[in-house]
Amino acid sequence: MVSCKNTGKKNDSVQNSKSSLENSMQDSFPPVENRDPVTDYKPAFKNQTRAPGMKTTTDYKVEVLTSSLKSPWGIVSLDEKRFLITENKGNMRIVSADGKRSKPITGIPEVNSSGQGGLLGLTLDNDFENNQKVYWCFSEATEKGNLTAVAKGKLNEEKNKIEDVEVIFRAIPAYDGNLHYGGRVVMDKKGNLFVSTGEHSDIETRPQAQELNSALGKILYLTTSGKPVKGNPFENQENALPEIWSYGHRNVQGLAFHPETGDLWQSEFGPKGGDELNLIKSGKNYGWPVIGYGVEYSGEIIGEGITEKERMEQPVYYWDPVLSPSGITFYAGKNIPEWENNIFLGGLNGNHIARIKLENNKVVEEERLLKKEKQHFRGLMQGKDGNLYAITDEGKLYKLSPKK
Ligand SMILES: [Ca+2]
Repeated sequence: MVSCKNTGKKNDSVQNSKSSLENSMQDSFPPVENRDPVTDYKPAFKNQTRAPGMKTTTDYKVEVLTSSLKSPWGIVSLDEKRFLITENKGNMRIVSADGKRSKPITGIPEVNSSGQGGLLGLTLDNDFENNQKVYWCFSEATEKGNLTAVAKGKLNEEKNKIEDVEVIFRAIPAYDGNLHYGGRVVMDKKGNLFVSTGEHSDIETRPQAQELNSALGKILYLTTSGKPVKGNPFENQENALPEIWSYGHRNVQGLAFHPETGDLWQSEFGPKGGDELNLIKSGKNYGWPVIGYGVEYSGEIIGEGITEKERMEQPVYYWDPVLSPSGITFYAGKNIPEWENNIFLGGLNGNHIARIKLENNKVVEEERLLKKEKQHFRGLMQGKDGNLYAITDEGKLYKLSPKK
């Protein structure tokens, strides 16, 4: 089938002169990135960056359901008609499919929304229909400084209050800074939680991404009580936090499970020229700040200026220049079949949604969506109705669905 995409606008980032017919024959386009890279680093393998471009051929529409959200950060589907959304300053709200916003849901503990902090990611319990449990991340101000915390509570029947709230985990040490909190939480099929943190950005705290006695710069694997899951990789190691699942991370704002393999994937803010997509495995070291593809924003090299090292994982993909990847989601819906098992990343400074096609855990093609909207895409989710939804720092909720 030959058709043109979305709102009739052409994708400005894909420079091509191919006809729709050729497009439908699934030729690849040139890489979507055509600016000069900011570093001289070379990828470790083919298509680790600047993979061939692609273009969605399904005729889909882009709707803005509301523009009135206040710096939304996380979004989940309550059902086919309603979403639960976190707003950075500390509110949760219900937004209906017709764009109506509820009043703020009460009962949420105070957040410290200075800098990059605030009310962050959220997820529903697998058994939400029966237990109404919600889990969320937020930045908390303590006497010793700020930290990423995880809380749980029960959404009441009227859906206007979170009850029985309990902070189940605090990522120590607290630090007097307000950057790089991480802040996503997802629940796996076993009913446990993966939580991402950041290393608080400063030169002083950055090395803690490599230190196993610190929860900074980590992905943690927790029970719903905030305890380490039995079998965690460092549970028997002296001077290591038993909650740690993986380490060597800078600032992780995207977590999602592959719909078929169940693998955990992650997006990570790198330094200048070094944003990453990673496949997360138990006990592995993802390298920060020892290896990476970026440089300091001043242009200075980081550490020894190396991109590879033994016992440190390579990113599956990296972006240079960066897109600033926040929320991610896999598409497992049936509405747009060519998107099946693709990963979508919300780009903040990139002002687009990156669509990535994977084969055998490697990137084969990349597309940029909604570039002309000029938004900072913060959160992404496939709704229970099989459509793709995105929230932006500017306060918009987008819906992408097939025209037919
Ligand atoms: Ca890395």
